[in-house]
Amino acid sequence: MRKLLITLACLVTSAVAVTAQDITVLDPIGPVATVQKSDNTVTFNCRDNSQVQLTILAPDLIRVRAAFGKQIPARDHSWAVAKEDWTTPRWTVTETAEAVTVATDELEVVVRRSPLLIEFRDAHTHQSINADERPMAYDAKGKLASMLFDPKAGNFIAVSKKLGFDEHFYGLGEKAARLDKRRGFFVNWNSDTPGYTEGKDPIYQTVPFYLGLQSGAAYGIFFDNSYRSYFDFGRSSQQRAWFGAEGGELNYYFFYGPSIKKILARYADLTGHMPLPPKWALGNQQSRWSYYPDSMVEQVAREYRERDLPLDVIYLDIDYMRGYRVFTFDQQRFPNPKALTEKLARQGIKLVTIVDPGVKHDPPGPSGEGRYSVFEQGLERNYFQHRGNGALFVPRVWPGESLFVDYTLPEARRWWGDLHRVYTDNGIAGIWNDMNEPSDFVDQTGKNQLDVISFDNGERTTHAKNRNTFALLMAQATYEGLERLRPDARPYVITRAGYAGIQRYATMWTGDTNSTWEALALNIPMFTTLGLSGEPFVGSDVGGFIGRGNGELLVRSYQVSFLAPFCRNHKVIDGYDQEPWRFGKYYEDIIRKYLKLRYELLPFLYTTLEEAHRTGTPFFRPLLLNYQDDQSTYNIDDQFMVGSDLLVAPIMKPDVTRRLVYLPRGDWYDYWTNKKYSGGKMITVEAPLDTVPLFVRAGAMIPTAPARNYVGERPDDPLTFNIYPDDKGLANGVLYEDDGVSPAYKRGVFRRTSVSARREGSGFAVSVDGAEGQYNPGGRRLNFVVRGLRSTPIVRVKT
Ligand code: MIG
Repeated sequence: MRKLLITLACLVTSAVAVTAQDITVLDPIGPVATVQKSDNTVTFNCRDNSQVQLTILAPDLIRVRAAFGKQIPARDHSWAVAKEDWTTPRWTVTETAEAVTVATDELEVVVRRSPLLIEFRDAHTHQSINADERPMAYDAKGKLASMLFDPKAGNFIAVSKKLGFDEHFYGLGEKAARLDKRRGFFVNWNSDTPGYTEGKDPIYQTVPFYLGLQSGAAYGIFFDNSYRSYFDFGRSSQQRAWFGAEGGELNYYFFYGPSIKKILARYADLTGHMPLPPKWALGNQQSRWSYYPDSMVEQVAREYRERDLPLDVIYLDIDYMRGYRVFTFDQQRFPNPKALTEKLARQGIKLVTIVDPGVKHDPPGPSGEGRYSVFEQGLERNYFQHRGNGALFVPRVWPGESLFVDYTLPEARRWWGDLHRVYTDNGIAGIWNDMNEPSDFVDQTGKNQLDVISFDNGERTTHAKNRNTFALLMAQATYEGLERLRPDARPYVITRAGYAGIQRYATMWTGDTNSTWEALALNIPMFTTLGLSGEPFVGSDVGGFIGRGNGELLVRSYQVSFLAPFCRNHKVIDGYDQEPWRFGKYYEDIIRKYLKLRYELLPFLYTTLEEAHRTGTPFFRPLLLNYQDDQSTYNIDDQFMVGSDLLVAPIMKPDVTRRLVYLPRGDWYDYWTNKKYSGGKMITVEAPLDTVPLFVRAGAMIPTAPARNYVGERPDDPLTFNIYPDDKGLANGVLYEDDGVSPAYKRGVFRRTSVSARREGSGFAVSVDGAEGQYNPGGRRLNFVVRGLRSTPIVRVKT
């Protein structure tokens, strides 16, 4: 009976997931027969003709490839990887009868010959970091075929790792889940999931990269496989964490820390650093589905200015188009988009338009009227996707019957990018890519697309491989198009779906959330998780997208998002209006206070964003990233940090006006009162609706500037360095500046200024240390203010 129940349970769940038990039926890779060594690679030839390759890319980065029952193919291509040329570090290989050990200065990889098991150890302590629980395996006989989403995709492959007794897991991109993924099970298959709630999986994006953390030491694994993939962090077995995919190559990168920041830096090197967006992307943004006609857009701008609310960007959602035809403007609603963007520009407001992947299937009428050149060109040049039988693939999206571009074709990407001229010519500042999972109203699961073929470098692969990378390539086409069209401006692209590497081309937001407290509570774990997955520029519709919000929820939502990289209020078409003033003056006044504070903090926020660009350390951080040795931080996902210095503990429940806040070691200043607390403990703080608990790390120096209506309205003058001395009377800060709009920063046209302060007698001496870079910020006054100590003079400023 029990067995029957289990079988039944399996039958019920089998269609959705392969479990830990299932992977034990897979065929293990054979034992090692011979070993070959080349310049940076060790190849293991197995007795079953399988092959395994370890490639040494850096002392802390090893690539593992395996082919089952065959040689590793010569073809080696990834849409995610940005850096292929690595300078091989020094390494050695040692063979014994039992094992082959590959060692770098930081890692030891021990490959046991029979059975073939891989273990990663710390080169100094020889302690195990991560080890195979069973040999890598594949589904030679199709045993799992009935459980797969697309049995035709190929062979199921899986890697099984020993689950640490106290191992924590982070990352995996966009998941509607808590910060620590231990005991979780996740599927990657980009999906349009409006109104998702915690536990909904998969949602829009796929980033098959995770971090394991145990005893304070972290490693990372990037399973670069775009097929539908599975990650089990001990959900269905106490023994193992495993990952696998429904096809494709067994191909993963192993990163060793032990610091998470170091892993994220390597991951950014491998998959690409986020370029700096224009500085105005850090400004406040306003959207709804949909503002039209043009006069309503002007009214929104006017309201913002009249109400003294800062604003940088307004979005045009799908109704700006002529019948949802991308690359067109509706002539009634937006007769003169150029005049509109010019009018807005005079108020410092930029316009961003949505561009969906669906191109309306729109043959001209009998007398050739209403021609839609995007459709005609795409068809003529054969850029649209086809099914295996040669028929055009015709999904249904907003325009009705539509076509999708095969973005794996380089010439199609170029064409798509160039089409954006209609936007840049009209002064549109950035592009918003939606529906790019790709969403299809005919069938949201993707089943209806399984036989769709993509060119894929001549390999002609199916949807199983190309779904998860569709948005990445569309974003690439968009980004590169904007670069060509406006070489002097940094592209601004925001996307809903993506794959690892998406940070090279687009910022992101977390899609169609609900206007609920539960959805608000997901903001912090989702933003921090995305940051730990190589995507630093993240945010969520402020106030929530679907459903009716209220003033309290909107205020609390701003108290999270005013310090997120992306701060945009957005609302569904039939939702109650949600601009900051919609619930009355009381709430509007509080929202104004937070928006102004965001603009005051912009010098600090921009400095933090540049750090994310350069180092891969995210802007919006979980506490554990800054305090990796403090286990009390490992599960905190109702607080966050901005950079190293600001700690925020928002209220994410209704009718609540006080909460517990964990302060890590060191001293902390309450931002509002300058009251000093010592950390390493939990404190209780009051948080009436107009107050978000906000703390500054003692030892920090936070650069601020006067609030503005929009970024760049006036120069940052004066620039104030707010000094928060630590218990030794010291503080340090950095200020990053550049022109905010052009790509010149990539050529060294920036200025990084380091500032330090130390107590001297009854006052403080400040020194502005030699600035780095060639950018000239012009003359401006520098102010230094010591916080938390009444009437403390600055005795000396050395520049
Ligand atoms: O099927 O363009 O996530 O932000 O307002 C809905 C209309 C399509 C989903 C996006 C949302 C946007 C909406 N879009």
